[in-house]
Amino acid sequence: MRYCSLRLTVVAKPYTGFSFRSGGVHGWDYRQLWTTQNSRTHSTSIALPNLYQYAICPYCNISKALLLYTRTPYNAVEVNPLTKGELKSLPDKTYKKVPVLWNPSDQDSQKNGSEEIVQFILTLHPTIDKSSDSAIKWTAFARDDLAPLLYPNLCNTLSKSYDAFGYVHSTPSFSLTQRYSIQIFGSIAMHFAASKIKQKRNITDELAALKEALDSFNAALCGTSFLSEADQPHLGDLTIYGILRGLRGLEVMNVLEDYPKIKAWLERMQLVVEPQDFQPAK
Ligand SMILES: N[C@@H](CCC(=O)N[C@@H](CS)C(=O)NCC(=O)O)C(=O)O
Repeated sequence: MRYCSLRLTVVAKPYTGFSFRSGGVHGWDYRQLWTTQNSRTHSTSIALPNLYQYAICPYCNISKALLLYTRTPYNAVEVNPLTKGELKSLPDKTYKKVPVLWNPSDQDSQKNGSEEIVQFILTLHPTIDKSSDSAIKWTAFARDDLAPLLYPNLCNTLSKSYDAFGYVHSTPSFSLTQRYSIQIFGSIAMHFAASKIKQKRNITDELAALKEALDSFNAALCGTSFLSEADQPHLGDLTIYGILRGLRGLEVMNVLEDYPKIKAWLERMQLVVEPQDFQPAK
């Protein structure tokens, strides 16, 4: 493998492009519309949006990366993948996937799917580069090439799939019975779903396909802190980061041992997206 000899500049500058515009997007100006008056106590409370998610879902983690980077407070609502019971309280019940973003203080605020969620966040934060050639190229790479390789690599054996579903044990809202039933039945279902994804996408060797994708990403990380080549990540950086952040602690991440530039980029991204001092609501 060939490494670039250029020095990388570590930039951990927090995102500064906040735009609390008066009026804002309908239902979503955090200062004005997420602040609800409690008429009985006359106290003011912030109504946070709920992100309905699966912890390991790449599309949920893309949405989370954007929420975290823009310091948008939210509640993560872990959805039971067997029953999807949590989605039944949403105003629009026709959408059966995650992620969904919805602010309970506004019935009309439901955003279905990571694309709608990301578009919405970008509307509130227009300084994030989404339209340069590089941003477009790497956002497409993340969604079209990288994300579909996740489940085939995560759930290619039943035991790896079972480990991937271990996240349920850190979900306090699930009972012990729910945790084990999700881990057992969810991991079996995902193992078979992953084989279908492989068939559909003509993937014969999922690890080789992942390495091929990582090779092209690695080659682009040459001498700059981010793919954006600026001191702030662009949408492509954020989308790739979101996909990879959901894999923390899982065996599939061992593949990154061969990609020190990607590992260093992940560390820089973590510093700007979710530094220790910033805690989401949940
Ligand atoms: N295009 C959608 C794809 C979302 C998606 O496929 N979500 C999966 C989880 S990763 C899902 O909810 N599948 C349905 C299911 O679990 O039954 C997006 O970008 O949000």
